[in-house]
Amino acid sequence: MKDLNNIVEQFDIRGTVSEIKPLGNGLINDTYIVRTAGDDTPDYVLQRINHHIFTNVEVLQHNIQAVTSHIRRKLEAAGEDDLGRKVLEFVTLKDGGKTFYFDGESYWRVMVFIPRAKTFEAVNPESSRAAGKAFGRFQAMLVDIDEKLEETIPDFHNMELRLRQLREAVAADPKGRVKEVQPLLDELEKRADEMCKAERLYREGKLPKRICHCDTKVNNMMFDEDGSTVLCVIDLDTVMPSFIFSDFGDFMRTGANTGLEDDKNLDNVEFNMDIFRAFTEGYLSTAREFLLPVEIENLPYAAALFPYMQTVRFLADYINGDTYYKIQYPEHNLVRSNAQFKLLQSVEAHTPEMNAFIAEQLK
Ligand code: GN1
Ligand code: MG
Repeated sequence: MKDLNNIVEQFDIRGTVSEIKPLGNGLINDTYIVRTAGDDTPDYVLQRINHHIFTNVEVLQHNIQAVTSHIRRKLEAAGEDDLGRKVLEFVTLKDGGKTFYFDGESYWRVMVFIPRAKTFEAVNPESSRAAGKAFGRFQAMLVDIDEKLEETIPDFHNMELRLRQLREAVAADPKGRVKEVQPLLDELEKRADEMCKAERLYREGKLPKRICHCDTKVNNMMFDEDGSTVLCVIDLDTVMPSFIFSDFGDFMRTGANTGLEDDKNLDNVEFNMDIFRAFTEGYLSTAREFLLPVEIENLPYAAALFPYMQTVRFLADYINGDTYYKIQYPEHNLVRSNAQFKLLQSVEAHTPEMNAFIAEQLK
């Protein structure tokens, strides 16, 4: 803890630190809550940035700064109050204007903790509708951002690249794990062409990239205490140009899964159509004005693409010997892969129903 105190001290925070302890369960960065003594100073969130994954921290923080200031201006222009709970605020160093600190080994950043708000690991239709609205609005606010946002992880949601990485892992097979997962690999290969549809539409000039959040897991948004409204979208590391499918699809993958992302009991894992309908309605209410028909028509494809992509990513990491995602036990990435694949199968079973629902929305 002493080290963390030292790190926090580099930042221009208010008040005296009383406690620092781990927060949340992200798979990439390490996150801590920093409590300050007394009620008149804010609490903070300290994060160690995983710079093996986000290799250019300068660009990363620049993007986040551009996004949060743009959103802040939009909210101000709309006459909204309580901005401290509606957009993230990063703290600069005491020594200079940077929003990150390098201690010789790791990169750190500090943001103001959002008070009287909470995150959920699971959602109901009401909170999904609120989440849909929030992500639609998030994309809508960023439609006219002037600053060019670089891809913090190039080709992050490019399905063709993710399949190439899986195939490279299979060819190298460093841990001898391929044999055991061959049936799953076969299932993934069967769907490979179909799942790369977005990249083809993009090359044909039919599908645009827009600024998206690209990590719309349900636990990446802060809800008001009663869970009925979303105050703020968090975890902005991957905000970058992408297909809107990224944000729609990753919410579906996490929010509409009746089980856990890493459920060992595959019977728990099903795609919940009530969540799909509620989120879609919320999302279209705020995003419809800028979406093209090809984007709306392909929302059911997005619902399949993300469990598929996540199966590919978890499985590649398993084959590679677990070098990317934090794991809690040796088979964790395999368990995750199987759970995501089961979710994909359930999505596939619901596709006609989803298509019918979307056709209704387009009328
Ligand atoms: C990672 O860090 P976290 O848990 O918010 C990952 C996402 C995956 C997700 C799977 C930069 O997000 O892309 O969908 O795990 N983020 C990165 O749970 O790879
Ligand atoms: Mg997160």
